[in-house]
Amino acid sequence: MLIGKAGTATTSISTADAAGVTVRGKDLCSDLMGRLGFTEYFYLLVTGREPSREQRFFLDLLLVSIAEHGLVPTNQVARMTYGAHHQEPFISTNPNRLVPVLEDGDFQLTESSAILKYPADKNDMPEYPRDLQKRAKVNEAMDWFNTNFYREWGYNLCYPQLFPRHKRPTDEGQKVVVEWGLDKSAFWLQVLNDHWLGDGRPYLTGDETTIADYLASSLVALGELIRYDLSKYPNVKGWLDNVKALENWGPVSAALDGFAASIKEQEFIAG
Ligand SMILES: N[C@@H](CCC(=O)N[C@@H](CS)C(=O)NCC(=O)O)C(=O)O
Repeated sequence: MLIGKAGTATTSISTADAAGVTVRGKDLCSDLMGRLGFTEYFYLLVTGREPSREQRFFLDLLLVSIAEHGLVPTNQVARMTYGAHHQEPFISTNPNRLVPVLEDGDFQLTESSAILKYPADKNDMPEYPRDLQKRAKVNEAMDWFNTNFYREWGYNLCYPQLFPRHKRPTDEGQKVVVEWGLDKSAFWLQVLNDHWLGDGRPYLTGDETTIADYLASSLVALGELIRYDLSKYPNVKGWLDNVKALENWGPVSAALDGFAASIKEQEFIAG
């Protein structure tokens, strides 16, 4: 049985002839080999462009975290679904039995908010501004998402429907939790829409992207897994679209996309 399109297989990623191999328009032997590291080469293959220093750094972080969970994003999701983060060797790394965990040499760090701040500080990135008050607003947004929004959206609405480990033991228990999550999430989404993003700003704390956008977008995008309709919250939808238009959204959200594809037949309770 033929799998894929009929006819001769072609790709615009690379070509070869008797004289050489060209990858994304660059000569493999005389240019790429020895000059690019594997992560940079991977980025070039996927996007057609060479990464900036920051892009390579974050792709490395992503790949290391994915490797920790089983090499490809879908394995990461499958391992979480089946509870590998509740077993050794992971629980010695993070006794909280949660992802993410950052490792920088021997240094280990848990908590997504702290994890985003560490490389931003280490590399003096503009996404975590040095200015006292600008930085305080970024911290405020990150805390708001992690403690208010995520509690209801993640742990009461999305996770009980997505992960068997979070499903409540009785149908009634499950119904109460999910309906609670739905109701409270609507409240927090309205606050996000009217208060945080009410003045039409493109990003959470103003005109520039910050690590608060990185944290928050990955949380809000969880709703796509349960097919939550954000159209009642146009500012939230517009902001999420802005973040998704950023260059690195594709590779960063690959795990979520793979997970969404694997549950596309499943039915969910969502707003
Ligand atoms: N406070 C933690 C929460 C992390 C968290 O909730 N991680 C979720 C996935 S994003 C998880 O590992 N869930 C697995 C589980 O609950 O079994 C942080 O911000 O890093």
